[in-house]
Amino acid sequence: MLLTNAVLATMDGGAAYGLVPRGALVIEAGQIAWSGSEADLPSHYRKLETLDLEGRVVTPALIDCHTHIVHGGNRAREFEMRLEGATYEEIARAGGGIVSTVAATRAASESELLASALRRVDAMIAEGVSTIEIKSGYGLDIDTELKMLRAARAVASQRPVRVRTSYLGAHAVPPEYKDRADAYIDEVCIPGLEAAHAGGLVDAVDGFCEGIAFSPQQIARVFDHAKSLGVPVKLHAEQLSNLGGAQLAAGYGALSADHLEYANEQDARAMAASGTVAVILPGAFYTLRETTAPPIAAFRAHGVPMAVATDCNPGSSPMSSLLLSMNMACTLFRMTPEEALAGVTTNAARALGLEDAGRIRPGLRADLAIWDISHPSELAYRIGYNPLWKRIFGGAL
Ligand code: DI6
Ligand code: FE
Repeated sequence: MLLTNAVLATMDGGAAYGLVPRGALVIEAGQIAWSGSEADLPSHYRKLETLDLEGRVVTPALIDCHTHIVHGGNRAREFEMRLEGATYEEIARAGGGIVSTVAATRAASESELLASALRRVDAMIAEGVSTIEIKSGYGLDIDTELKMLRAARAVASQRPVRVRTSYLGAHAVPPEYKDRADAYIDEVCIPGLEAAHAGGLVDAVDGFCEGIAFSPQQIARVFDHAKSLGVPVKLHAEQLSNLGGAQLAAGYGALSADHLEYANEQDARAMAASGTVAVILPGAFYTLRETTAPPIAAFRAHGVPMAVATDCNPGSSPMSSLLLSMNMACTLFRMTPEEALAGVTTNAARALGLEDAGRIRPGLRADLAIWDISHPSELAYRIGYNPLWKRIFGGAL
């Protein structure tokens, strides 16, 4: 297939957005075979089936590199309670919070988990998303963690989308292990990782390093195990306080450290040295009405690649719009629209260890989004508006 009369935002160096104003793009066997100025198009491609884009913008398809999109139930009642004045702690003591999602996820069947996730996945696909990272972490027992990961894998067999799974056994301490976090790590989290890995269900290992979750020492034990299995790691770090999670992650050569509201200059330096991507999650910042923003200027100054994701989860970020997270990253954190687009394409691919996607370049997968806009800055600019015209997944329109 030949796409002509396109504005290509290749995100692959050169001008801002890697922009090619009068571009053409050739797709062969599911891959990008050629892209560039239409004037330079080799003549033998002219005879291919042609789609005239009439000046529309083509970007790499979007990649959501941090989601908890598979989960049971929802927390709308908790949202009401917070607006009626209840605190997060009161809600947790009344059996709400993350523990209520764990109960709902344990009670749901695998097909129920899949069906509810697909509603949210469809909203993402409608916005040009081609690849979704999905975490476990609401099971907190071995069987339910495996059930979540199987449901996550099943998403890719039900929809034209790629899935990357992360094992997040170290998300929270379940009620039956209250005040026994170390025993939970030894008896559930690590054996669960072994079982999930043996079942081919794990692309990366994640953790939540926080006062209300796990200490750096506990996370390090999980990471040591991941390393012995040859699985890359990533970490929810410095979301509510600075415990040294970002530097811990950098020390393990983590793919990414995520959230990072309380990260500092030292953390940025360590992440730059290890090539760890900073995953920025404005949906959680907004929902929790957080006031400390992640140190974007330090990440920029030290050359830390920044990704942007939805963190789609029922508690702190009930959001499935990656376009909205791009807008929030700009307005709340002063990222540029170009950084926001790189954050959901090139740098999101890097945060998942994907080398075959995230930019428009010959040899990469033909995962593309075609937008009814005239300049790529419009993607982060609008609020609650979806300008997707068509999506191409693995070369298929
Ligand atoms: N950080 C978050 O914001 C979510 N998980 C995490 O590690 C919260 C998940 C929830 O409240 O259900
Ligand atoms: Fe998260």
